[in-house]
Amino acid sequence: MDSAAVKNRKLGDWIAEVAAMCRPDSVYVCDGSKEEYDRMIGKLIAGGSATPLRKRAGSYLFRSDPSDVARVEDRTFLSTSSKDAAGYTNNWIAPDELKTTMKSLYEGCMKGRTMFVIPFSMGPIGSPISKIGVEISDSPYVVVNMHIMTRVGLKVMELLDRGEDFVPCLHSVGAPLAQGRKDVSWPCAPIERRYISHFPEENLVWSYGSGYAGNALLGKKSLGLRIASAMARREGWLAEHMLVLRMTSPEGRQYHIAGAFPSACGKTNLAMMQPSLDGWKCECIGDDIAWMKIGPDGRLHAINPENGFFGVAPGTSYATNPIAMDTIRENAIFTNCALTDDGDAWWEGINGDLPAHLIDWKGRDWTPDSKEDAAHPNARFTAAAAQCPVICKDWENPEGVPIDIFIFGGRRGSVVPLVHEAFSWEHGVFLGATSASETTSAIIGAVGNLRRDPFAMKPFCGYNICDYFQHWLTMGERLGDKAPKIFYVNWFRKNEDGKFLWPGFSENSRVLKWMCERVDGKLGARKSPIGLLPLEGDLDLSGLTLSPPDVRELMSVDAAEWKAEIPDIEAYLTSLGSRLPETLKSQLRDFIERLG
Ligand code: GTP
Ligand code: SPV
Ligand code: MN
Repeated sequence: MDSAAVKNRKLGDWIAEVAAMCRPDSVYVCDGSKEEYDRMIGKLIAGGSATPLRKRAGSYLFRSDPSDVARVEDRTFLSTSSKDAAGYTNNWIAPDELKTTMKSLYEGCMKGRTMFVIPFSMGPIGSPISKIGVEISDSPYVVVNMHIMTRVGLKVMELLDRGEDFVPCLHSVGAPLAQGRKDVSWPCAPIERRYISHFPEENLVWSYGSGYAGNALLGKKSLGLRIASAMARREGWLAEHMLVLRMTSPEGRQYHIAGAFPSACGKTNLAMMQPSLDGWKCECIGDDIAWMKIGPDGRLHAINPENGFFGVAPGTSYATNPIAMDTIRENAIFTNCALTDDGDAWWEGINGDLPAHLIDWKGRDWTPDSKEDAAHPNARFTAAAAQCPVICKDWENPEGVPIDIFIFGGRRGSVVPLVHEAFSWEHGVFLGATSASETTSAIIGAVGNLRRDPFAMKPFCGYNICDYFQHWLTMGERLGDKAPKIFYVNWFRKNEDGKFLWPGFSENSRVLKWMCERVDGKLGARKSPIGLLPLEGDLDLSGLTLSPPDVRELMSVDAAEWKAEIPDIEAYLTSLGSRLPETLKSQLRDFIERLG
């Protein structure tokens, strides 16, 4: 589509302004059609960026630049007029300064390239809970991924034509092409020139220099969480880094569960989990983001604003996540996976025989003797949610689904037991606020470092985290006795030999079942300093071959270990500044008292 046909004034002006600044060779407005997707893929193949996978219909492999493999949190900015509004968990630069810096980078940055205008909807098109975004990008890889991850197309353009507002999301890979020069297969800028910037006061996103993941697919973390969380606070709802699933008991009672775990800590896996327990059923609603509003019934209703999954490939197999494996059988995009000799994607943990030869994610020959992994640990698949065999029939219901249970959690090799329940909403907010997890390869930087990641939102909260905690407390007051129950899980506790104590994956259904039965008031619980624990025998472990000492270790709460965490929790909460809600300070005092 020609940009001259755009009727929305704000959009037309913005396209002209960006084109004048970035100076692309041409401007193209996307219509979201299959033809457009195929045409774009065709060009990506011709240019050497995409490899068609002979073994997987309609599927393609991309290899990124080795420097551009994950979100760059150090280069992600939240730009508000006062530093205090961004708080201490965000990198802050004043809007004027940041815009000046970025404008000089954007100047002429699309030379030699096409500027794509991608109109997209987060949430079902036209639903009152949905938001429209328009991403301008010079990356055709971004276009094809946005086609899958969001709802792109003419229907969105019709809404815009009728004057609907949108969130402008500007993206450039930051690699202008000199005339006549051949392009590289993954253009991007050096890390120190990358900026993933958010201006929540004016609902604006500016991203420069990276072509990968949340840095570049701006509907996801940028609009879907950072901008949306700031809107949600202003408007009285929640935008969270959460999976959403429906669990149905053998008696047919439905429970809706929303879970916040940090990046690469198990959301996609839990979202698609199929219970190992007879008679229980799980369906997927979303795997990464939940937008939740209080409905006319006074309950919190969640929608998944995304249209697809951008999932971690390594570790995904028919043993761990068969539903994901079926979801990506065709029409999928793979990034930074390895390539098999017969033309399929491969990654560590996919199971089956180890191939004798592969092309690794850097395009080099790989054999089992190779020292490095064949796939990057943050290799990803992109696939439409509609392809998921257990997608819930209500996943696009504009009313959302009523949430019964919130789960927080993280990756902790020690200290934190398999499951505990918050004493109250306030205590649940304390658990969310103080949750900690070992870092993963979803972020550029060191892996395995323990860090506080409140509500799994540290990298995604679009305002001061103290105000975010207060917002959760306020939402709890509004919800009253209709508030979901809050639990905390850790699938990742290890024994002395470094092996996971808990089998995880489909066996996590046992923990969810306990939660459901707690919600129904069918089971009691045991008080501990950190929260309520399952009574002996209440957690259904039937058919599992766990040794009694392992079960004890898995469920154990060692007061000395928790006491040792207190200085860090105290220092962390103090580091968040003076706006920390009193309720959390008193929760900390109560916790210290309970530890004795
Ligand atoms: P993002 O997409 O980065 O937000 O990650 P995510 O939270 O969706 O994590 P995902 O489900 O993709 O899991 C990340 C890694 O953890 C994968 O390698 C999984 O195989 C592994 N994993 C997920 N669930 C479990 C579990 O229950 N037990 C164990 N041991 N590993 C798990
Ligand atoms: C995450 O890092 O939490 C992801 C992947 O879900 S990204 O698209 O990079 O945000
Ligand atoms: Mn995520």
